[in-house]
Amino acid sequence: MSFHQKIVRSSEITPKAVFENRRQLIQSAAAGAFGLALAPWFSREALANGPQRLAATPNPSYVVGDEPTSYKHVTSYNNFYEFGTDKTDPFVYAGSLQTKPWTVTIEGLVKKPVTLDIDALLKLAPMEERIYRMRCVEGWSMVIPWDGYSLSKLLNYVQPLGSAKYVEFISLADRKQMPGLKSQIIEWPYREGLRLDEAMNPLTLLTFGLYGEVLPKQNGAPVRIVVPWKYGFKSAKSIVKIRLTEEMPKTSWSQFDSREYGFYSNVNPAVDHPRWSQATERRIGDPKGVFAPKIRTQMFNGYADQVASMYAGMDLKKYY
Ligand SMILES: Nc1nc2c(c(=O)[nH]1)N[C@H]1C(S)=C(S)[C@@H](COP(=O)(O)O)O[C@H]1N2
Ligand SMILES: [Mo]
Repeated sequence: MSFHQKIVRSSEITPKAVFENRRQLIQSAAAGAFGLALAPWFSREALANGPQRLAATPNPSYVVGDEPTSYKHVTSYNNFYEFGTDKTDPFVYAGSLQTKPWTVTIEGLVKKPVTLDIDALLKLAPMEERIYRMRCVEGWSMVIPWDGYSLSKLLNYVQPLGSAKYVEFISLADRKQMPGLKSQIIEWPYREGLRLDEAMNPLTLLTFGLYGEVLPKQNGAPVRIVVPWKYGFKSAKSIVKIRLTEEMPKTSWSQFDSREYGFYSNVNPAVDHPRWSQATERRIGDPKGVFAPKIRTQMFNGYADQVASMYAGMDLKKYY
């Protein structure tokens, strides 16, 4: 059985009782409406370490018709191999991630290389909330309200040189905080990349939160990339370094298997993964579970109007 198939099968079960109605509880807590029904995990976890609100203005240009996936599913069904390969591992184990202090270094082919503290990075541009469709290469999808600002704001701040053609994203790799690093599934640190024009596209979001709260650790706190027209693995979590380069960067997944995980990895129902179809997807959180009707995957995950022109004339079967 393939690595990814194994992951998909072993993780169909999401923890149920764990965080039923978490969001409502948080909201009623905020409203001062505590009741006796408060779940034990809530007082232990949520009250001790957050979640913290993150003020973000909804951006009406980025909404989708689909119902957002519940907070519970968004934060308990995750891929974050630094904390294990089961879908519930990040929720269970990411507590050991130290998100403060945190700095991000932007280096390489830029006029003003800089290391920014997370608080400075948060203030670099106004925070927006955008509801994005997200599609994992494994065949499942979610709809997530993300909070952040266009990565272009940061890139313009450091001023890319004319020679810069690509942007590389590097996640934290610390064995003390990340138990998953013990297994050599992929080469650590987790590395991803985009072409400079893709990174500058307004859709590409430097992301600090979801559902109006600081990112939970399992979702890539304190800062990650979100690229909604590409398969989920392009959206690197918990990043510490952004490097502008002339050469196409080597990414962790294309080094794992370049035939299965290309550099572009645009969502494309017409280009199958070598071992499975990409024509349909399963929406996480559908009450019908595995019996829910399959959703047809859209070209560029439904973002063709905003991104297709960047690939005009390219053979997307070759540049997958
Ligand atoms: N550092 C890091 N980033 C990562 C991953 C990972 O394992 N490590 N998994 C990727 C994959 S395969 C997906 S589908 C998304 C999942 O993001 P989510 O858990 O917030 O939905 O994160 C991506 N970013
Ligand atoms: Mo993924």
